Parts: sequence; C-alpha cells; structure tokens
Amino acid sequence: MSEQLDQQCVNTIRFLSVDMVQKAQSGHPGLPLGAAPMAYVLWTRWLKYNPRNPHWVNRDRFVLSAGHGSALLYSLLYLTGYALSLDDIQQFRQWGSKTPGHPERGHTPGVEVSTGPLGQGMANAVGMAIAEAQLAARYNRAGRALIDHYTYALVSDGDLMEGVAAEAASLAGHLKLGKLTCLYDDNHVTLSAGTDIAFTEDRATRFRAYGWHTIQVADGNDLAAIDNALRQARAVTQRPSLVLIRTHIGYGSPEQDSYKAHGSPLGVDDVRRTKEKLNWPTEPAFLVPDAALAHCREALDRGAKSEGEWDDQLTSYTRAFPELATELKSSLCGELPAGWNAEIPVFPTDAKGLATREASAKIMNAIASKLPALTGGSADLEPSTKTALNGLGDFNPIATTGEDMQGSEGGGWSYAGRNLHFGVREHAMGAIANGLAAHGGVLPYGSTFLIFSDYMRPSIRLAALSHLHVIHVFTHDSIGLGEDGPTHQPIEQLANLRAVPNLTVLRPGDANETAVAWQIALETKTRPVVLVLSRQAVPTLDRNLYASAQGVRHGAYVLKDAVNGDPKLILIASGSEVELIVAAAARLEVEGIAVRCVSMPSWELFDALPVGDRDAVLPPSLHARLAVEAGATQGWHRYVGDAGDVIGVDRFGASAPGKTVLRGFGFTVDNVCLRARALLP
Ligand SMILES: Cc1ncc(C[n+]2csc(CCOP(=O)(O)OP(=O)(O)O)c2C)c(N)n1
Repeated sequence: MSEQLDQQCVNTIRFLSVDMVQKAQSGHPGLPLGAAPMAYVLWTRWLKYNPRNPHWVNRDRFVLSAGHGSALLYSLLYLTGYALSLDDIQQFRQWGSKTPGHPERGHTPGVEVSTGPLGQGMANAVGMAIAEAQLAARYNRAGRALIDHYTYALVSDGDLMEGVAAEAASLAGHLKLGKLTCLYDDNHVTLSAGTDIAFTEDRATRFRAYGWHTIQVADGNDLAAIDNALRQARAVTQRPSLVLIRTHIGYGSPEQDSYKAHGSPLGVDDVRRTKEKLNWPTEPAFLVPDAALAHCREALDRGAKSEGEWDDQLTSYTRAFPELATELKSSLCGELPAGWNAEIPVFPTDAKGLATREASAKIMNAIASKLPALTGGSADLEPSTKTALNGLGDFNPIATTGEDMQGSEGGGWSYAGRNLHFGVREHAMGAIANGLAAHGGVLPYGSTFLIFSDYMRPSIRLAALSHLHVIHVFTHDSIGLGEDGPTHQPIEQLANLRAVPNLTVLRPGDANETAVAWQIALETKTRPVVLVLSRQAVPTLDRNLYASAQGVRHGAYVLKDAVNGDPKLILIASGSEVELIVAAAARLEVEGIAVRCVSMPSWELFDALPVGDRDAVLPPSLHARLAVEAGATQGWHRYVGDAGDVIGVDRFGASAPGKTVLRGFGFTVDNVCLRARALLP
C-alpha cells in the first residue's frame, strides 16, 4: 500500500475528529491527532472485525480506554463501514445522536464498552481477555479453534495512572494473558499539565515487573514501527503486551505537546493552521477522500470473509461436537438452559437457620453444574463470602490436574477453571467483571464484603449504565457482622447502591428468599444485580405459616398479615431484620394489635410494580408503619411516610460480638415493639 494513501487515511481520521470537535464546540482533539497512526495500523492491518456484524462472537475486541478520545473511535467506525453515517459524525455530542461525548456501549454500533472514567476500559479489556481464554480452553478442540481472538486497548497516561488499571494489569501479568495488547498513547501530557509534574515512573519497567512484555515505539507517526510492534506483540503468547508509543498530543496543531490541546476545540484559526501544516485541504470540513474511504472500507470484505470462514468452522464444529456447540451457543446468547434451576434446594423450616451467605453457597453450587456460563470469584474473601464453585476448577495459567495449591476449589488449575481469583483487587474485580459480561459467553459474578463495595462503585455504576449482566455477592452486610468493628460494618452502602439507576439490589431475609434472589439475579439480563447477604445465621421461616418466598419477585410482599385481616400497623424489614419484625408482630398480636409483616428485599423490584400492586402491600390509608433495617435510614421514609418511623443505623458501628452490637443499636424485639406501639393513635 502506498505511503501516500496511508498518510491520507491517517489524516482523514485526524481531521474528521478535529472537525467533529470543532463543530460541536466541545471535545478532545489532542488524542486523535496524536494517536491516529496507531489506530489506523491496528484497524486496517491487525484487528479482526466485521463492521456489518458488530456482535460477531469471534471478533477481536477493541477498547478505547481513554474514552475522551471518542472522536477517534467514531471516525474509525464510520470509515471502516459500521452503521454510522457522516451525518452521525457531524452530530457529535448532540442530543440523541449516535456519537455521544464518551463511547457508550449499546448506543453506537461497534462500541464494546462505555469508557471515560479512566482506567476502567483497560481493566475491562483484561476481563475480555480472561473470557476469551476461558471459553477457548473450555470449548476449542484439536484443530478447531472456535474461540480465538485478540483483545486490544488504547490506553493513555490517565489510564496508566489510575489504580484500577494497575490492579488489573497486575492480575493480567499473573494470568499470562498473551492475547491482550495495550497500545499506550505515550504523549507526556494530560488534562492539566505535562506528565513531568505527577507521573514520572518508568512505565515499561513497571509493566515488566507485572509480567508483561513491553515494546517501545520511538515515533508514533512511524507506521512500519507500529506494525512491527504489533507483530511482536502477537508473537509473545505467554505475556500480555504493552506497546509504548511515543506520540505528540495535538500533533500538527499550534498547541502540539501542550495540555491546551487535550480537551478544547482548536478554534477556527488553529484548525486551519493544523490542516495547512499537515498538508490537508482547509475546506471543506469533514473531508473524506474517496481513496481513503475505499481503503478503510476494505474492512467490509475482510470482515465478511473472516466471519464467513468462522461460520463454516462453527458448522463443522457443531457436527463434530453437537452437545458442546449447543452449550456454547446457549451461553453466547445469554440463555438459561432448560432445567438450570431444577436442583435449587428448598430449605426446611429451621428456627436456628443459616446465614444467607451459607444458603447462597448451596444455591450457587446447585446451579453451577447446570449453568455452564456461570463463572466468578472473590477478591480474596472466598472462605468468608462462600462463593466457590466446588470442583469446577481454578482459572490459572498453570495447567495441573492436582489440587496442590492453597485455596484451590478443586477440579484442577487451568484456563478452563470457572473459579476466578481476583486477589485483593476489588476495584479491578468490578471492572474485569464488566469486561467478562461485555465479552459474552460467560455470566460473571464477583464477591466481597458489602463494605468494600465502596471500592467497586465506579465499575458497578458503569455496569448499570451499560446494561451489563454482572452479579455481585456482597456479604457481611451489617453491623451484625460483629467484632471486625466500624471499619468493616456497612452503614450507608445499601443506600449508596440503591441510588444507582438500573441496578437491582436484593437483601433476602432467609435461605428460601436467597434462592429466589439468586434466580432473579440470573434471569435479569439487562442490568447488574447485587445480592446482599448476612454473615450471621437467620431463621428459615416456615412457609406454611408465612407467604411463599416467591414474593421476593415483587420486591416487597406480605409475609404474614394481621390475624383478623385488618391490620392497623405495618412492620417492614429486609434481610436479617425480617426475623425481628416477625417476632415483634407475634408479640403485638398477643397484645391485640393487628400487624402486617412485610418483607422488602428489593426497593427496585417493588418500585417497578404497578401502583395498585404496591398499594396492596402498603395500603395508602395505613399510616402506622415501621421499617427496620440495619443500615442508614436514608430513603426509608419513602415507604413509611411522614407518619412512620425507621429503626436503622445513622452512625458508625462498634466492635463487639454481633448480637451485642445489634442489641446496642436497638435491633431487639423489645425495641421494635416499643417503637411500633408509639405509632398507634
Ligand atoms: C477517573 C477519571 N478522572 C478524571 C478524568 C478527567 N480526565 C479526562 S482526560 C484526563 C487526563 C488526560 O490525560 P491523558 O490520559 O494522558 O489523555 P490525553 O491528554 O493524552 O488525551 C482527565 C484527568 C476522567 N475522565 N476519569
């Protein structure tokens, strides 16, 4: 290919991006100007994709981790033939356009993940590479590499500075994810300054210490050198690669190498000067030379051919391994196979009961063998969160059939293992889980203590925003966890999580509610779900005396109504506090007070009910309402009303045995009765 055409294509990418930002009067021209050459080489020579089918399973994944450079990605998508028009390009950052300020998954064809919060995208890419490695190990057969693709991320200084990316890179190095390559836009400049004021460590050495393979490209405009580096990256199969490419932010513009080129339109005059400097016609804006478009659009034929060949492979694979193929296809579609929930236990009535985390362990293991997509793990808390899939293998590059390592879940060590070990890396766990879900074919869960969900909030938020099906299992859900004290006792975390749009939070009250909560979590395909579970035992209710746990599906349900059917008071609780209101109701009934008990494991599911169904649980005429939950009271007045009351925790906890702490904070049957009586006229 002639150098001239290459250069024309690179400049087309550059100036489409610059013109987008200029027209919108908003955006980031600096990154596209500097990084266009690496993007061009990757997208025209290495990346395997079919613009006509952005969902093709075996495509290479590309993550623009530095999401502020979205104009670059949109230019690439348009030029290579995705369903994005020049008009869409010109509507950059406008209301309702396909080209929003930062890339949004599910909104623009070809955008793999929503990026912008720096560091997240790079960690998502690690998740995608894990998904690829696991699916390949589980489903590929000799001579039939059905799952076989690479994962690329374009990362910036900001990405490499963020802790989440460091956590993920550390894990990726340990896991030897050789099919992951990050192209680092090493331009020495960030939003507010040169990197010399805050970011001076030797990045290559740092990544080598993580176990990565690093390659330096001295000149980010040298297409042959970039091409060569990507070739080297492919050749190293046992380590992820970081290609450090020295670029210049705002290349060619008067503000080149200055932070001023990072995030503001160049302005009419500087756009002209930049075009002149790079020998580009100053008019018209959004110029796309025919030859450049034709060359970039060769991706369409290339992609159709690649996907066509893969389809043939899938056909012959299906013939050779019909059962495996059915299983894989079902996982890729996000289906729950027939009978997936057939073995979920029904827990017998038990006054002593069990912790909902214990119930969860039994439920997960009853499901896992029938739901091959389920994969996940914890941030080094498995013995406490109880989220191991027993005997289903540990995801690790060391291939052994033994269980000779500490912490092994059984079933051997290999990429086929379904137990992921995130290490003490909650932030990366959240972002990696998002990458796993975005990849598809796996249904990921992550687990830690509820208190440490704070470390994961950014990725939980992104999962919700991106409609990713990720399940989080957060245990040790209240001051009831006891001795670990206030640093470990969640207070405001439930309120925090409930504040996230498009997130379902479930705090089941006993073992059978936990079983239903897990089913809801798995059936909910378009949003993340958080399961909030207790450390301490809670009684398993007698469902002959209390309503079916299927009521969890409504978010809140009448567990037991007043004996005379005409309640004068409603007690509402979630999770471990359900046992308290049940006991209090029994006592109040003896006193002649007609009480309705409502179990409310999920605000979101309840809020989604038609108003009539909600009113049937919480009749508007009944004002005497008391909510009991061992967490911040914030938000509960929505359900108890101005005339109601809440027993909650609005200060930090205390270190003592769990029962003592709960008692000290008023979580006793006596106190519930006392506060309840006070609500009656
Ligand atoms: C977590 C997070 N913090 C802050 C920002 C705001 N922000 C956007 S880009 C940027 C830094 C830009 O530097 P770099 O990553 O080197 O990108 P470049 O300037 O080279 O385009 C910052 C701080 C962000 N997007 N995400």
